[in-house]
Amino acid sequence: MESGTVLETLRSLEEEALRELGTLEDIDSLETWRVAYLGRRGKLTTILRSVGSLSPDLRRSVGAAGNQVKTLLEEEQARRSDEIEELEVRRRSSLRAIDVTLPGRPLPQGRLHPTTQILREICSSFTAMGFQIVEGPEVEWDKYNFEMLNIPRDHPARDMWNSLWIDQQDADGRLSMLMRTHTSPMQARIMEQTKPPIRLIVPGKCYRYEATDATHEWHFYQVEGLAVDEGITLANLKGTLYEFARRIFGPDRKVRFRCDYFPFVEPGVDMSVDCFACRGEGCRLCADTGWLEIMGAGMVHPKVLAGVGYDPEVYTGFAFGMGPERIAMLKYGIDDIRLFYGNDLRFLRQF
Ligand code: YSA
Repeated sequence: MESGTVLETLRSLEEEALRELGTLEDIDSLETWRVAYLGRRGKLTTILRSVGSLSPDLRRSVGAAGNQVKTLLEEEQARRSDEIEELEVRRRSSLRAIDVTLPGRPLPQGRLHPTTQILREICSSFTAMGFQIVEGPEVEWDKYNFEMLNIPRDHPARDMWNSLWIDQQDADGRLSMLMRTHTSPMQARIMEQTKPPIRLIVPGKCYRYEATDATHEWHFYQVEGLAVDEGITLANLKGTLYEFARRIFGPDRKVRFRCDYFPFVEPGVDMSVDCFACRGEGCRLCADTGWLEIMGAGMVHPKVLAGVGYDPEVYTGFAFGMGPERIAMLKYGIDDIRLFYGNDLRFLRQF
C-alpha cells in the first residue's frame, strides 16, 4: 500500500467524521458516532490496526498521522459533548420560561389575630381616657390571685374560679401557686407598689379548669381596669364603661348593668351588651336571655384597699375585668368562642 493513499483515506475520514459530528444534537447520537469512528471496530481503529502490516517507513508516517486524527477526533467529541449538554440545559429552561408580562403572584400575607386586634382596640379606647397599660405574670401566687382580693382559703367564692394549680406547696403543705384565673391579682400587685392616683388597665391571658362551650374557653384573655383616687364614685365607673361601650360598639348598642357579687368589690356589678345574634330576643348563644355578659366590675372593697396600706376613708376606687373574646364575638358576630383558638385559617382570614 502506498503511504499517499493511506494518508488520503485518513484525511477524508477526518473530514467525514468532523462533518457528521457537527450535525449531532443529542448524547445518544454522539455515542453512536464515537462507536462508528473510535470504537473497537470503528473506521479509524481499523486503519490504525492495519498499520502493523505496513513497511517500517510507512508504519511510522501513517501511524503518526493516524494518531493525530485520533487525538483530534477525541478532542472534538469532548467539545461537542459540552455543546450538546449546554443545548439540553437551554432547551429544558426554555420549557420553564418566565412570561414577564404575567402579573406577579401575591405573597401570602400574615395578619393580626382577631384577639390581638380587639385587645388593641380596647386598650386604645382606655388610653384615650387617660389610662395606662401594665402587664403581669400568668403564673401567680395564691396570695395575689385570691387572698389579697378578700378571698381567703376555704372561702366558697373560690369555686367561682376553677383553678389550674401548680405543684408547689407552702410551709403548711398547701398548693400556693396557680395559673392566674383572672387579671384581678394585678390590682393588688400595683396598689402594693404605687400610691394613688391610679388609672390603668391590664390586658393578659387567664386560665380556668372548665368545660368549653360556645362562650367559655379554658384559656382566654381579660382586660382588668383599676382607678383609685380621692372621691371616685360608682358614677365614674358607669360613665367610663358607657364611654368604652360607645367607642367599641357604637351609640346604638344596648348596655345593661346588674348587681353581681365579687368578694373584692362593694357594690359589685356585671355589664352585658344586647345579643348580636338575636338582637335581644333570646337564643342559644345568650342562653335565651337576650344579653351577653362582657365584664364584672364594682367599687374596690375597703378591705382590699386597707390590705395594701391605703386608707379606705380617704381613697375609693373602681375596678372591672372584661373578656375581649366575648367583646369580639359581639362586635364581629362570632357565634362560638372556640373558633378563636382552633387555628382554622378559614376563620382567621376573615379578620
Ligand atoms: C370583677 C370585679 C372587679 O372589680 C374587677 C374584675 C372583675 C372580674 C373578675 N375578676 C372575673 O374574673 N369575673 S368573671 O369570672 O365574670 O370574668 C370576667 C369576664 O371574663 C367575663 O365577663 C367574660 O367576659 C370573661 N370570661 C370569664 N370566663 C371566661 C371568659 N371568657 C371566655 N371563657 C371563659 N371561660
